Amino acid sequence: MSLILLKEWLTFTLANLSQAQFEALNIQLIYRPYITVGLMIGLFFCFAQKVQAQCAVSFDYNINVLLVDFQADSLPAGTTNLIWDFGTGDSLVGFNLTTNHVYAVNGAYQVCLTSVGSSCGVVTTCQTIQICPGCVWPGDANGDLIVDNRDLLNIGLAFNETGPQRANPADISFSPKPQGDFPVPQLAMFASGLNHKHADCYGDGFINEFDISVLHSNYNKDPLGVSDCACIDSMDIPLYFHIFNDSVSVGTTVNIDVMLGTTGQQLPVIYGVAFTLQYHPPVLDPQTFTIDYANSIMGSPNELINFEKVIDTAGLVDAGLSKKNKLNSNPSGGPLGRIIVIMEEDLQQKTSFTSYSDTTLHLELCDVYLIDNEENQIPVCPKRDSLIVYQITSDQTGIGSLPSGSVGAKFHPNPSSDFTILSVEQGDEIRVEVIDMLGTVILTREFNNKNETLIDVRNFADGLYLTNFYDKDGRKLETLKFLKN
Ligand SMILES: [Ca+2]
Repeated sequence: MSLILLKEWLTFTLANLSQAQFEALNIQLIYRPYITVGLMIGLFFCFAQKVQAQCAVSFDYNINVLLVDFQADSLPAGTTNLIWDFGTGDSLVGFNLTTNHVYAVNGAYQVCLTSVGSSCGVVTTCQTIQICPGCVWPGDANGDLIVDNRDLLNIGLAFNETGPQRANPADISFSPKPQGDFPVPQLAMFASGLNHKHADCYGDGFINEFDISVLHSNYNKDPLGVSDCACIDSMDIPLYFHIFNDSVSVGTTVNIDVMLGTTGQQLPVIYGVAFTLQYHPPVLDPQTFTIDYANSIMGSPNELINFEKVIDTAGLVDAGLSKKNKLNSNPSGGPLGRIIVIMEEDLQQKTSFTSYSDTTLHLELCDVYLIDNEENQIPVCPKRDSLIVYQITSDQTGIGSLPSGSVGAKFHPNPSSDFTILSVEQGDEIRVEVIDMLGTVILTREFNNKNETLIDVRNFADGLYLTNFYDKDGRKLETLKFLKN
């Protein structure tokens, strides 16, 4: 509309210039039509450019790892709404001149900004942004953008392979880094299609033990993430604890085997396993936690790589164990590894228990991921367990049973220095174990229709003893304390 008015104004003005005026400008009348058209064309382009600039929409962006900050650069006057389309299916509608978006994975994304409501109508501009395509994130060997125990399995799958190193291998900061693909053939792809270069966490072109150190450096799994500790199918391979002593005192070493399959059970072929041990309350000394794989059914220690990360504030240990020779194991059921850990010295600082100084330490196996060398996942059925941790304190006055007795057992007298009678009010075929402070079973008894037994404690060292009662199936029924003085 404005252009038409301009044209009419120019035509009218030029047509009505007087001869004197043209002559004063030293312009011959004969050129007047040409001058008129030339002026009109020039003015038209100036005006069109101005209109185009006024209707342009543009934006800038700044990439910081996966977080991209966007800022609208220019907008048509009168814009009432802006639509940011981040190229992922996500969009933001409103009037946000700045915004940001976190991209889940590396890649190329077409980001568009649309202006609505101005006299220019709907105006859109798009840009393709590249978030380091094909880059590796040091420590994230499986490409899920989290560094955790599962990444050990990819290191195991690609172990001993070589390829191009990164530009600066010493830089293992957790940000995307360009690296050339490891060569094919030689199974240089994980099942996900990811190149094996991602297992070269250190970036030196070799996949070996050094890469495990990067898992420690860059460990970033959210310890509050959802854990899956459920057994889906009880027919799956059992994963469970073999606890050497059901009752231990503070400050002592505890040995617990993590068992896969029952003894003698033929298992499918396996290559690696990652799992999370959850413990509550946090009465383990995290500095002392180790898993010994010397007797693992997965293979001899020189065939294995392993990884443990203790996050005591969350009461968990993320563990990984893998072979490294690309050959599956074909074991029978038995121990994957042996947890060795020392109990904390002072329970009362670590638990809410104040009335007495024993606590039940609950153990669970969660987020279990058991694979063969083709990354097929093998289902397992994880099981819970517990043990009692006890502590003698100077103000301890009560000597009684815990947890609440189901067999009605008691010692009389208790404490004693020579003889005591242990009686059981109910239950047949009950087995009793008396355990000293070091966790050693020093005496066993069976109750068969007999409700009491005399125990000679003259040779017992002075101190506290725990007495565990089991039914004929080995289930623990009750724990009772006895003090020799
Ligand atoms: Ca990962």
